[in-house]
Amino acid sequence: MKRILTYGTFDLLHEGHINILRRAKALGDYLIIGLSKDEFNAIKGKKAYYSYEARKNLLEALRYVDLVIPENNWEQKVDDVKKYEVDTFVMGDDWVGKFDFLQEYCEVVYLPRTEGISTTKIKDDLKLK
Ligand code: C2G
Repeated sequence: MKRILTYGTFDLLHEGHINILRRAKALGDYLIIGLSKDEFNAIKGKKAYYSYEARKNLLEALRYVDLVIPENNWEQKVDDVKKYEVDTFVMGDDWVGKFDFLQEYCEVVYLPRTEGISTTKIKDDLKLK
């Protein structure tokens, strides 16, 4: 069984998120998401609209997602790759190069982002209403 791992905040779940999760799952058989905890989002300089539990609930409802684990810090990825016996690590290409150090442990794949949509754009567009 080929195991895929990705991370993110996945706030205000949108088509860009669905597109990367669908393509990530298509690379294997089992997709794990490291979901940013609210405390880690603060470190990333983000404040999610939905709580961790709400974002986890939404992701667990998706056909592509097999397991959601907490993302608490930048440093946990190597341990997660080992613990969950990950074959392929996937991120959107806004992160290209940033996680190449994981190539020592698994395949690293950066997939093109979906243009024209982001959580920030949704928030900004709604402010204009
Ligand atoms: N994404 C995408 N297309 C978009 C928006 C997002 O492909 N239009 C992808 C991102 O590239 C990322 C995933 O969806 O791979 C989740 O995006 P975010 O929730 O914004 O995650 P981010 O804040 O980048 O957190 O340790 C890694 C971090 O937790 C990544």
